Amino acid sequence: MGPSSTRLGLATLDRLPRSVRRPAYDRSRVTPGMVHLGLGAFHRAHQAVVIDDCLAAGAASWGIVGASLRSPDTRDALAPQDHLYTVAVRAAEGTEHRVIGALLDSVVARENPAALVERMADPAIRIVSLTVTEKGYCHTPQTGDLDERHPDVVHDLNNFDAPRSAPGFIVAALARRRAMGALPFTVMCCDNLAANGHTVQRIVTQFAALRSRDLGKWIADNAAFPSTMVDRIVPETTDGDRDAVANALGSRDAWPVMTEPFTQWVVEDRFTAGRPDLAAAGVELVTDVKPFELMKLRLLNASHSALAYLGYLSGYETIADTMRDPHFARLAAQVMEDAAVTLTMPAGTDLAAYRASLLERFANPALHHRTWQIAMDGSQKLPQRLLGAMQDRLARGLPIATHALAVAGWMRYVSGLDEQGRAIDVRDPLAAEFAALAREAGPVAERLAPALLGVQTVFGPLGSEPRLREAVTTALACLYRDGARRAVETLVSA
Ligand code: CS2
Repeated sequence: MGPSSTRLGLATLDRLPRSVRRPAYDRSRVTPGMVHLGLGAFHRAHQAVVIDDCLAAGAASWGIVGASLRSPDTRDALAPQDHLYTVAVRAAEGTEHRVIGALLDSVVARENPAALVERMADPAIRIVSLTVTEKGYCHTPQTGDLDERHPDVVHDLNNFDAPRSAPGFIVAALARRRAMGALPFTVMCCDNLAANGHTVQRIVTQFAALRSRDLGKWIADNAAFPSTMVDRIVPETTDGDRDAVANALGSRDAWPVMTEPFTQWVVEDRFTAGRPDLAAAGVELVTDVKPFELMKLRLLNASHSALAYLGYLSGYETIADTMRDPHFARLAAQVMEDAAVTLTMPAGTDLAAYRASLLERFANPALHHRTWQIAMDGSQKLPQRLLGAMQDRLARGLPIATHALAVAGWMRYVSGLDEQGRAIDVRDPLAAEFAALAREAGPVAERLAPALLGVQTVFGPLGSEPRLREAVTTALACLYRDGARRAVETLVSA
């Protein structure tokens, strides 16, 4: 029998090598206090690690019940191992392994939606947190309003007690709590949306009001939706990662998560029904998250997307590969520099140090973060990452060539053909619409750029701004003429 023929679980915890950190509390005494919607790798490498620290500090009533909205994969992987899993923290110097015990149970919403509503309605649950990705909110990215025609919203309004969407679950569970005379839970969004708490509050109250005006008002008056800034780079786990973790543990973990040493969580301190002592676990509690959120979206996520589209087109598989090309490292720095002037930070924030740390994090050679993974769902990401900063720069009469090249990179990417004429596997809720526009326009910047800029849900009125149209069209023409590597080189050498 090989070392990895045993499975990670409560029964094997004691047998793990001493180098592997494990839950420092009596897990049998932990009870659920949070439901988390969107049980992906990011949640497990970020919020769940903080909660694990809270549990170690004695907050035994704050365990997590995780819900996957659709896929049973995470539950199927974790249930046989008592929901224990490994976080592998990777740096150039080596990897540290930690087994997390904060996740107590998991459910698959699609299999039994009513059961999830029931769990969320339980007054012991005081926080419902979310990482359902940008597209999981069924909203229009440009405006931040609920998309009332979204098929999941239409479905949920007709099947109120058996919803499909994240807003649908929240509204159904809050309605149940209101009927029981219980306090609402706090809704804590941990996705990269602009003003994420406020945006989710608007989406949820709009949804609730479609159901009943009183319910909408009760939620608006009573539920808290703190905004948060969450940050940790968490690439998708590969089979190679699973093997590496099995070797380190001496037992098999069906779904470990890979991440970097850095982690940050800034949260607005507004909770209706209590919260664990997050500050003691390293969370920054503030009254206004907005500046931190914008800083992260416009510096980290914007340069990430620029590297992803232009790096992918240049044939780079990972962000670290892309960063090894000095022109791309300068591109990332330039996106950040151009965005930084649009930010107003609280006194004491060291933006220069923050930017330098981002460049280092992107270059981490031990993380295999695929450009393709970050390129996903651009229609949901562009507004808060790139377009807001472009709008602010235009308002000040500043040039936007760097951001325009990133947007042009996205355009060429979603056209579906790479520089060698091979198909790109474009994943985006609007992929079909983009492909149709690209087919009609052909690989001609003067036609493709205006066609895509006309997609209202992404660009809104900004798409018809003459300076923006010109900058993006010029950048796209340069991409078609010279290719992404040369275009980046020309930009950063100017
Ligand atoms: C990335 C983010 O996939 C993406 O779009 O930009 O997931 C990024 O890694 C995280 O926001 C880092 O905190």
